Amino acid sequence: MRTVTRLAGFAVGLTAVFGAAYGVGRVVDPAPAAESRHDEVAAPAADERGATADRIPGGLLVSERGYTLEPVDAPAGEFAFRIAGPDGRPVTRYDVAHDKTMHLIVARRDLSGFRHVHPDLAPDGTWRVDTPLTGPGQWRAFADFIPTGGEPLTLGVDVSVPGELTERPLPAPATSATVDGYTVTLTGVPQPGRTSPLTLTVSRDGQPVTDLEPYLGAYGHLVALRRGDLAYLHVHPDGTPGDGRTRPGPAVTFLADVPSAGSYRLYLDFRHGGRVHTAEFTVVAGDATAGSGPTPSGPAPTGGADHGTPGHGHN
Ligand SMILES: [Cu+2]
Repeated sequence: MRTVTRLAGFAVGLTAVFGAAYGVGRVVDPAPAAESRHDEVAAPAADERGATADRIPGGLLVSERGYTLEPVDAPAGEFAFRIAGPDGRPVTRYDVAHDKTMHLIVARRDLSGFRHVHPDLAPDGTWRVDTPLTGPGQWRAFADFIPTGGEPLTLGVDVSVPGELTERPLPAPATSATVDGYTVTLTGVPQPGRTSPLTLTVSRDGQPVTDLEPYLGAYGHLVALRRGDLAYLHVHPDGTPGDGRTRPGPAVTFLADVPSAGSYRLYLDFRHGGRVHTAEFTVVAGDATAGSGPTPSGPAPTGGADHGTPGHGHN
């Protein structure tokens, strides 16, 4: 009896956390008017999120709310898929979100090889793109879209690319990354169960980059994938170009709500010099001691009395 009660309570707690994480992308989404579909769904107040907390993070399901992601045979060098709608037929009408009607994100199961591309839609509902699957391995492909008349959705499917695979260990947590000659630093540690600001600051040759170019309606695009199951979080920037307060660098702030503690890989897309660059970071959510972010509000560590004691854990 006691066990049953405790398990039930645990399940409810999980649901609430997942639900909050799911909702935050839209609650804090500063999408411009052109993305009105996004905004309409963005409305629920914080209080309502708990009440509607019946969803898990995006990208874990291949089929959800009647929509199914279906890979399609494609010529070598191409990746193709369809979204089957509730009536079983390919969806051909989509709303624009973040400047595009379809965002295709891929990563290997070991969290390497991230790509974020934008396929073209054929009249029959088939999406095609030069394949972003850049090498052998087990890949996860995420389709992030809004079917016209429906809600935002991210479906995920496993795709296998044959060949000799070398599993790569997840890089250690770090607050600095380099890509294409840029250095990007990360401030902030995501904390489960609440909205956490993450600020990414871009510099080049030691100089702050203050002329970031808008990309997908923002000065940066941040995707987070959870280690272990590749739960997908699309994290939105706090502010948009032209809103009168958001500057084109060097800092871009995002509001993240992660569904659990644990390791995540962050992928920041930003545009500068006419090209899109992707900086990657490993972060440990819920780790109050990592990074240089805001001090968590919980009690301070008590000095680790149970660590470093001679003989601890032995004898
Ligand atoms: Cu995209």
